[in-house]
Amino acid sequence: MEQTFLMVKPDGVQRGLIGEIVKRFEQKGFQLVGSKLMLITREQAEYHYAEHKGKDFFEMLVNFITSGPVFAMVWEGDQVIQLSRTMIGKTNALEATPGTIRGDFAVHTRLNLIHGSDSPESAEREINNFFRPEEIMKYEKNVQPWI
Ligand code: 3AN
Repeated sequence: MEQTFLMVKPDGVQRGLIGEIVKRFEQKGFQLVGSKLMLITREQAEYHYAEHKGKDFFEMLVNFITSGPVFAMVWEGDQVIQLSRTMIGKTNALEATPGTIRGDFAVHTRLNLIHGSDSPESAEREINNFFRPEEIMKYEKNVQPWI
């Protein structure tokens, strides 16, 4: 079963949107298999955003993501990587459509509430960056055949 790494960023935590965001993924039919409120280190942040190293907003990005607690999560489900990206919405605030998390709650491209892995490779890398194997739960949920 596919897994992805999702993270409510400091702006989402401060705005009290953890519950709203978790609710959406639960209602979609995905399974939460790991979660924690945490302060991330500069090293973790730089590794997480390595693809943006050298860009003019890199420093700002690292400062922001380490500025307060984030809510880190691992979610499991069929096609969860791509489907959660669709539920999150576009990076650019002007393109994030209503109905998506960013489209409904975010105004800024930088303060865009949530991160979601964009491929199986980044999902694996990001899960390992933030979670130890024993923090990921294996449990039976009341799995309905129609989900
Ligand atoms: P996404 O989070 O939608 O996968 P990425 O990975 O391209 O987007 O960018 C990571 C983060 O970098 C974004 N969530 C956003 O906070 C920030 N970011 C991306 N592009 C810009 C930009 N042009 N200006 C400022 N911040 C940006």
